[in-house]
Amino acid sequence: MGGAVALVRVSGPNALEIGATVVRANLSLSPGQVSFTSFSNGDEGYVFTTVAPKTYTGEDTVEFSLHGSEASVQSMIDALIAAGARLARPGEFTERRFLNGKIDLSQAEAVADSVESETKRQFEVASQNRQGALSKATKEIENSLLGIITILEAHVDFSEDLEELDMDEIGVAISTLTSQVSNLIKSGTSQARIRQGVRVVIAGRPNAGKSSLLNAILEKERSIVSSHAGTTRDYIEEALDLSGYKIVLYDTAGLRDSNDEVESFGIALTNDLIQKGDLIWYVYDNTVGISQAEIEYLQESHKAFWTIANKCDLSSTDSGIHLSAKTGEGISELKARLLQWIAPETEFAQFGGSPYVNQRHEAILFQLQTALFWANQAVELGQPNDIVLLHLREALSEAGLITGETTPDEILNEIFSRFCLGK
Ligand SMILES: Nc1nc2c(ncn2[C@@H]2O[C@H](COP(=O)(O)OP(=O)(O)OP(=O)(O)O)[C@@H](O)[C@H]2O)c(=O)[nH]1
Ligand SMILES: [Mg+2]
Repeated sequence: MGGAVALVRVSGPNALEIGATVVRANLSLSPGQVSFTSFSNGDEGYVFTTVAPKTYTGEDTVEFSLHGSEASVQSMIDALIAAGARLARPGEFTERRFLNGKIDLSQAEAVADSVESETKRQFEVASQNRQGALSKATKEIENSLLGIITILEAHVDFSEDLEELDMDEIGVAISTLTSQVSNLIKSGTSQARIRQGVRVVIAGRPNAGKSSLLNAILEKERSIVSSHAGTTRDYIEEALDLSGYKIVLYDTAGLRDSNDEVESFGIALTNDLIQKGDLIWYVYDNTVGISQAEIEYLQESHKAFWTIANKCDLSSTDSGIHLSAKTGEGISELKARLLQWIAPETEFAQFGGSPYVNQRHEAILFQLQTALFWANQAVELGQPNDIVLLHLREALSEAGLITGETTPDEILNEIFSRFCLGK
């Protein structure tokens, strides 16, 4: 709603019948029809009909394109409800698509992610899973698991007739599978970082020029800059689109020992942000330098960090990352370096087809890895095949949570309820 054109969609076995009640009287709706028509609410536009199973939901569907005014859309919806339709729940069209077996759960989740994408890269990453990249990776894991399970089951059931099983080989197969899962977690979460946006936390001593750097990157006066040390007290969060990548920058309160209550609180927030960030830009005033204690503080955070020498217009240097937030010198190099960090050249090349792993998938994959660990442990301890099988079946059922095969209804409902209306 609110756009020039709105789309109203009816899906289900009675869709054509119901749709026929709101179009021109002498227009009979047949499968695959596109007609320009007047509507019973006084508007006019196109009507499209498609029939099961080759539709978005997998059911008969009628779509109306009409003027995007709230009044037209609402009266159309009222007329359809009067004819027997009901309002769709958020995500219900995609839910039906999933329930009708057109897509799996990871693809359905990616539909919501596609809709929510703000930048080009976010959309591309969402599209990978929508097109089935994670489904495919999960299927490969499931197939390998099934392969091992089948061999073991055969030996449990008819052990007398078969040659003795080489348990070393089973152990190797489980280990290979474990690294396959680790790789999926690693590459999938780095793709996810692109989806969620990369969080860059600008930290450093008071007066180092953190707020000036934020403004220089954003090319606007977003954060207050002053020669008074301790200017920024609360943190400032600002998102930007850097060559299609979503970046969230945080300007923080300068780090120092402070007796001021508000400032101390700001510093505690900075420490929290450092923990939540993907990358720390530690800015220091090049006329002052950086101390060993500051480096140690950064190392102890266990986060990726870059030290950035600022105010190089006052005292120049050629080593490390150096810039002047005031003159803008070195800013474009810093942006280029950030892009390189997010997506190294090689990753650009492999971009097509790599799945991303959201938090839900990641938690499942960790469980799957744990089950594989216990299966491997059972093999190594020479425990009965039944025990190995128990853990492998557990791993298989975990994999099914990604594709939705074994996902309980409450979780499905929760996932679809996060969708926007009409999708
Ligand atoms: N010459 C010069 N001055 C700079 C540069 N960057 C910042 N400044 C000055 O340094 C002072 C502090 O800058 P801010 O950006 O407010 O520093 P900050 O790190 O945000 O400081 P707090 O918010 O107090 O922690 C201001 O007077 C800026 O104009 C620079 O590259 N060159
Ligand atoms: Mg500041």
